[in-house]
Amino acid sequence: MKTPQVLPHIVAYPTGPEGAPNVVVILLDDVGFGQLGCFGGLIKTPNIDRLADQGLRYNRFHVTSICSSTRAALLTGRNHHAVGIGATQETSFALPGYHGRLPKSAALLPRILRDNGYNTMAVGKWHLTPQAEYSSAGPFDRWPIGQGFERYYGFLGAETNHWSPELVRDNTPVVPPRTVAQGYHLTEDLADNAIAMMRDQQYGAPNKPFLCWFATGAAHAPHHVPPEWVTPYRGAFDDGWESLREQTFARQLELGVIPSGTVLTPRPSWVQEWSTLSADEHRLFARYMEVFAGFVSHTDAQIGRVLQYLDDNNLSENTIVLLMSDNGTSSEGGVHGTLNEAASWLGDFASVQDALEHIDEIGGPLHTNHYPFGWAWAGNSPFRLWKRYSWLGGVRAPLIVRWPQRIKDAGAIRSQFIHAVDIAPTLLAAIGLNMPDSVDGIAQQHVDGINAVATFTTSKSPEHRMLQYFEMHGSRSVYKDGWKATTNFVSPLFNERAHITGSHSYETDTWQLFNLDQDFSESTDVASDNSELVQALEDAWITEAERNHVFPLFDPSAGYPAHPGEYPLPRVMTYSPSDRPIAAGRVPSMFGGFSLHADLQCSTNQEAGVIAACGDHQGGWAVHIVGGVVHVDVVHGTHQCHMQSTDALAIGQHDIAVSMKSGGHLVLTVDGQDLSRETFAGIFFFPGVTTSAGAMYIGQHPGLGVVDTYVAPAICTARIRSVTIASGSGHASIDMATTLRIAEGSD
Ligand SMILES: [Ca+2]
Repeated sequence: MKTPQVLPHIVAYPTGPEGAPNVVVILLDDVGFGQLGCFGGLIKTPNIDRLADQGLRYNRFHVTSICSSTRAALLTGRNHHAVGIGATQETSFALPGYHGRLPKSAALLPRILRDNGYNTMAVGKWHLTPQAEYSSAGPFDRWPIGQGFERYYGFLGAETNHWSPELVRDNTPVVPPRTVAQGYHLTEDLADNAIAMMRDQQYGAPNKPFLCWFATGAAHAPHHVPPEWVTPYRGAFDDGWESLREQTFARQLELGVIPSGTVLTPRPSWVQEWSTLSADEHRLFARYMEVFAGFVSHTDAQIGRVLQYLDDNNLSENTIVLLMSDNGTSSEGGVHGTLNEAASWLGDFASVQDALEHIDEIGGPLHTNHYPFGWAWAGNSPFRLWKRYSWLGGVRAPLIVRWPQRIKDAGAIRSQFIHAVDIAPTLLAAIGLNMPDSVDGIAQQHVDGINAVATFTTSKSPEHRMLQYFEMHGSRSVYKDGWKATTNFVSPLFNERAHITGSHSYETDTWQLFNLDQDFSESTDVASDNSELVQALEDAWITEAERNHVFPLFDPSAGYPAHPGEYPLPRVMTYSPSDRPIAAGRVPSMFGGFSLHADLQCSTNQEAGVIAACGDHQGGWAVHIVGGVVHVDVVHGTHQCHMQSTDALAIGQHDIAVSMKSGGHLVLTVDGQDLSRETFAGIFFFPGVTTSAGAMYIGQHPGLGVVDTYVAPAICTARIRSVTIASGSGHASIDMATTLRIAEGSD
């Protein structure tokens, strides 16, 4: 037989420009403009300072003032409302600017780089997957792997417990490799994984460029850090927050990160004067800040390890390293700070006296602590306000860029007005690529970011961005031609209206005007002398807001419909024991009542272990057995509830039932007999609409545990045939205002 001639056939690989640099993005969480050492802060950050010495510091870099939204802007190069991430993932409304689903018309930076011959890896916080999509049913196209990253290790939500996090590797939930007793800390684990991913990639193809997205959970609450990192800060903040802010301001001037003539904005009425506080308050509040400082220094050390890997492997010269924070400091600890931030979302603040009893435990695994208002204010020196506001304290953040091969004036300051949306186009331009017009045949939407790569090589490059709107939770601002107009609107979140002066209504709020070219810190309102300019800026804001889908404005009482998930929650589910976490967000709703039935086979009268449990000792529930006796524990902040059976379960089969009716009335039933009744005074919000509550487990409970009457993993010795959970009658759900308050709290 005569066979046809076959010519060689080579399938092409995507390639990028010759000599393309690697890109490492280090994204810190809730770190303010004035907290890192190289930005004037008193917290020791030697590794980040070295990065700044070897690169550039930008002192007019802007973000959206909240986690999900800044991440969306950074990764898509589009304004956050324009890609549906007008607020956090936890509050997705069926509205164009707030649906929480990144559109395929805005391909992410990793996808673009992957298509151009890069390896792409992400480690750490994600916060761009709708919460209804966290389970192992996906859909997965909005998980990191679905958005262009080839490898991922981290947590999907807004925050997680740094001692015992909820983790995902690629598309699979996993448990941490060590327990807190074995010395585990999330940031260390994330650095280990970032280094391992880069090393593995280099072993595979040392000439292939890579993107490594390294987003720490730090320094978002809970502020968790090994105690040896806190000890060096003993007494460092005893002079109070005014002193910290003034010292920071002086260092900022000395370092040149703010221009001479900058005004330090004064202490607002809602930050208490340190000298008026009691000795107990001084002791407690200073301790919260010592822990935070240790947390940031510990984070810096882990970043140092990632940077050391680049140095040790001769990768630093042609790697662009960006380090930034996603928004200003967080005020979410309230006036007095909190030991349990999830409880404080519901208005459940422990008193100073109660917190003092636990002062030596702050930072450790027993609490999910957050510092008070005053330290947030000090950390944003010289600006006003903080995260979630469009004032500079919310939207101006530190940015460092290092690229030895291209950036030659190491240690210099850049002052061009840059926004998070500019980062992706700037990186692509630095590499020699453009934002694509089409991805997978889908036309790409308008790119809001503007390439600022010229600023890498000269401090004199002209301003590339003359207009930028800001909006978060109703706080509005616009920058145009050197001016910034900002409203005095205060949202109802976190009960801040009780403290912060300003308008509570879009009808009555007013715009203040600042000449940022002369007034670096947005300190001096010149609106009354420039009413026409104020009107022009408000008009410019409205035009931008309409174009980007900002309307309707945030209003928790408006009844905007929540965006549905792919499937509604099941009303009844039956589970069997497993070491696998079950996504708490897909368990039948327990708001407003539920029933839990466990079918057990006991082979002794001394069985032990967890039948079912969710969350941890800061907020969670567990049905478990101790010496044959059934225990039910529900914990939420200061609210606790305990029930137990009278006798040990005998050998044989048993039906264990726990039910809750509205009003928090809990009943424990064993083999049809009511054995215990209690009322839980808190809101039974598990499984949560928050992202800090842990997963549910059946037959064991790895992690921190709900109570200390069992020790993780507490594998149940009895044979569990099944556990069935059913939502209460009428499919009751928590009211929308409370849902929102909890959800917005978890940002
Ligand atoms: Ca943040």
